[in-house]
Amino acid sequence: MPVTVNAADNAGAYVTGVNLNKLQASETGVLKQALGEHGVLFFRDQSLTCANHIKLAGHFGHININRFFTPLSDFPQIAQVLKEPDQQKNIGELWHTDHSYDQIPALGSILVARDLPGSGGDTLFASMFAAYDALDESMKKTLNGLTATHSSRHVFGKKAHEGTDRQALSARFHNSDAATQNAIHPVVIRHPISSRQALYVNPQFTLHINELPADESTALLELLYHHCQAELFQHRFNWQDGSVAFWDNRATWHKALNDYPGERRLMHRITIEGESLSG
Ligand SMILES: O=C(O)CCC(=O)C(=O)O
Ligand SMILES: [Fe+2]
Repeated sequence: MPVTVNAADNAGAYVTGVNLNKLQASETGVLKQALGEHGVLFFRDQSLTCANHIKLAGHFGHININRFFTPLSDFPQIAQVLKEPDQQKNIGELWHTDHSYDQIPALGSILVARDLPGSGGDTLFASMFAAYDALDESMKKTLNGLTATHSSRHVFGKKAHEGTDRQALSARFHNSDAATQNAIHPVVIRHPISSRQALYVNPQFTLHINELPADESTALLELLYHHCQAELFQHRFNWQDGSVAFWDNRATWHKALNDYPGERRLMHRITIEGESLSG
């Protein structure tokens, strides 16, 4: 059966005709192109083993072992994205792009559903290609040439875990000492695979736009965040047993909905190294 890629509503694409347990070399190229074009790929009915999850990721680049997420003991390449029934907070509830705090941000992640709540726990994805394309020409002109500073300190650093739910969060995140560096990237990047332009600032990790005074930077970022959160650019992915999502951080934002109180949700995530970004 040939690989078929069908654009999803507003962001991403659904891929059929592929068994992720044994990806063929020719299929890797198709998926890579599709990722560069659509930003996130959705798969159904895969019984992906942990060993094959690692193998699959390896087709797209080196595996990045996330320094903040707790890994599986048998497979250190796999991070657990977990919310236990007695925990209040989930991981990734605020709109964000993973790893924008790195100088060389990760390409993206392959997330596999392992234990799902009875209902809820969908993930929203937003296309930063579409969000950029929809800006008017004068705004595009203003943004091209600007750079922004991103950081992990306020999210994964020591101070971030103080106060509420600290114990619950520190069981799921570790290595807060490593959350020390900032990274600078263009506000509008050219996607490394497709060369399409995409907005590359996000509410979770972007601190400020470097070329503007603080108040103007805050105002511009707020305006952009408001724009990017329009439903017009979003796809809501409903996880089922066997679902897999492969997103590209350079083309999308995502947001994990926290609407399943008292239930457990466990996902396995592998992150793939990327390359430095340019405008
Ligand atoms: O649990 C999810 O749906 C996504 C969580 C998240 O933000 C991530 O794994 O990067
Ligand atoms: Fe995330």
